[in-house]
Amino acid sequence: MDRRNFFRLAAGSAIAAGSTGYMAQALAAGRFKPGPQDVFIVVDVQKCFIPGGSLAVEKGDEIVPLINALAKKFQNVVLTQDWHTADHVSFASQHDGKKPFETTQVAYGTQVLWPDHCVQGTDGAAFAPGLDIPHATLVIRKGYHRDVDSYSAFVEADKKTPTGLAGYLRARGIKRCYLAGLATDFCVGWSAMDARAAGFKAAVIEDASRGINLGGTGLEAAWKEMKSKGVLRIQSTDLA
Ligand code: VGL
Ligand code: ZN
Repeated sequence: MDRRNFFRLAAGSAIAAGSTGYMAQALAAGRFKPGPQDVFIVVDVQKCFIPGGSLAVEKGDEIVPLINALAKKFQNVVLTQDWHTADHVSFASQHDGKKPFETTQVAYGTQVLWPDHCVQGTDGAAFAPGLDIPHATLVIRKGYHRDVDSYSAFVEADKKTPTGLAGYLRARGIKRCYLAGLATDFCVGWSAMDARAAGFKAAVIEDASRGINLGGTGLEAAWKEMKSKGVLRIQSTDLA
């Protein structure tokens, strides 16, 4: 499915991906024990996305202690930062007559327009207070091309420009990506689906993430599409 359909109900896809294996797996606590071939990708835990920030995700600050604790289980941790130019195409402020959360057409398709957020080098783009993962080995920044957004940590919204993350992970022998952070239905979800497209296994840790839930239905639609792409929906207690 085209990623522009991300917010539509992925009719039928849940059935395709749903199997007894998936459900049975979902019942076994502590079933994932991270090792050398696993990476924890902590997505966009930045000041802009927590309460008080310019694009605050509800309860986004709550996940910080859990993410710190989960990171201790992984020898491989990558952090991402949304990292926009001040005049970024995804900002409603750059489009006459447009307001945040409306959409517009850009070169690569439909773009949701946001309040100005995560401008390179500003305080809002910094990591959220309390995020404490000193053993993270890579910080990958994305969304730094003025005319192209990048929810995904792997591929920009033009669907062709790579960030380099897949190459880094492959070079380091990583096979499985565990993702958490902000926001479940945007940068976490798109990154997880692109991890699958790049040939990795992918799981999103639901309770260590928070969603924007655009239009009141965006979050469930995102989970459906993730499932259709083979992304596992897990909880922090699933990790040993
Ligand atoms: C994000 C909207 C705009 C995210 C980033 O991190 O999920 N959402 N830019
Ligand atoms: Zn952004």
